[in-house]
Amino acid sequence: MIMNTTAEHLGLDVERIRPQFPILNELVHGRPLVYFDNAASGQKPLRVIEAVDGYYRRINANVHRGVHTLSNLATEAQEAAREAVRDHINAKHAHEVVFTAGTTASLNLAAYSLGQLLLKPGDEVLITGMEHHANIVPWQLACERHGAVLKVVPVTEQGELDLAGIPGQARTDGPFTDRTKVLAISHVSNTLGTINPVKELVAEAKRHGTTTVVDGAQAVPHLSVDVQDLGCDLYAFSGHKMYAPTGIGVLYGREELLERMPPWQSGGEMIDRVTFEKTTYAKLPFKFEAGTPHIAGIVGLGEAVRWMHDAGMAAMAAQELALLEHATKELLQIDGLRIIGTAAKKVGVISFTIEGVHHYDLGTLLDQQGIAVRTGHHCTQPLMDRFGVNGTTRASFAPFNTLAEVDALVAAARRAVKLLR
Ligand code: C6P
Repeated sequence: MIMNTTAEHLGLDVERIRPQFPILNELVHGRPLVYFDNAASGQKPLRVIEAVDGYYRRINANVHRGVHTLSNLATEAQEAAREAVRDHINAKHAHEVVFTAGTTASLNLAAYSLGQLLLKPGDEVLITGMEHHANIVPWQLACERHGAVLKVVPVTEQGELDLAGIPGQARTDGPFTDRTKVLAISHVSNTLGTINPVKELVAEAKRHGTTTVVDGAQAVPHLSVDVQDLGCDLYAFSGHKMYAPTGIGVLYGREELLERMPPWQSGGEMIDRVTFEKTTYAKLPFKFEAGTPHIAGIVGLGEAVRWMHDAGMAAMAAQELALLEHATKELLQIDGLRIIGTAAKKVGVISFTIEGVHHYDLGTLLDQQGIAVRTGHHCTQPLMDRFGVNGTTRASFAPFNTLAEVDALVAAARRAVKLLR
């Protein structure tokens, strides 16, 4: 096997990490599973699976409601997970960590609530051409509701932001105007793998009095995210892309902004006092957590961030970069292969097309050889339009992947191309 020298140097022993993911023992069409669809949903280490299992076996009860022992234990487990997440993203306070159903829910909360708080007719919301639909549609709806205008930062041929290229604006002016009320931007593109210069953009947004929302769905699995260092107002992410269960996510918000934002969903648990005349709301974070939360998911998320800490973020990132470099070099040897997204700063995500081969057919043939990739538009249709393609094949890496698995992908893709052309 080819050595993973960089990651080994940083202390990541891939052969020790792999057995922690039971699903990697599965056979797909009689072949060992090669899982390269980590950007769609990540696999779960045993520690997370056991934490969820243990929660249901020993603790399960509703939180913040009962006086009984199990309810208190469940509440403690939930709030310990909140503290673990706070620590992981370096938020100032645990009550700045709002649990949601995932990135989509977090961004809908942000767009609805900030729309109510900030947007007036003629105001602008600035997004980018590489956003996931979850960071486009909620802002379109907010703009429609409040008569605001959606502006889009274009994407270069390399898959980077063209910050001076907003249609109708002088190139010297940059992307902000005095009407830009919200900047909503992905930290990392799910389709291109591009790492955007979020810290710099947030600093510029602040100079224009613009509130900043970051879609961190594809950043949190790979980068050490420090929300105070980024300086953003809101930061959204999903548990299931970072070793935690599905159905749980986070909206981090700066305390002072969350205090001013109106609630999104309403009902039980988010209230302070209800009368038929008027309702007052609970303190943070509960004002934004209506109904019974996904407690088992929260417990799993807490364990996932502890696991990431123990595995070592830098070592995992180094492994993913080694995989990206190797895959880029080897895939480009295939005749007619085009990589969509060649930014200078990328995470381990590689999207490509192959001349004369439909991505769906390629994905199907790869699956028959045990290799899981995602094909299609990746919920970024405007980005597909930008690159003039109707879809790509996307391989997205995790630290348990090996260079030998990348070689298997390249060999399988070559076999598929022979059959399909
Ligand atoms: N991207 C992908 O295959 P949810 O589904 O709510 O957990 O996450 C939505 C989302 C938002 N922003 C970005 C940048 C994302 O990548 C995703 C999810 C998956 O790329 C599924 S479409």
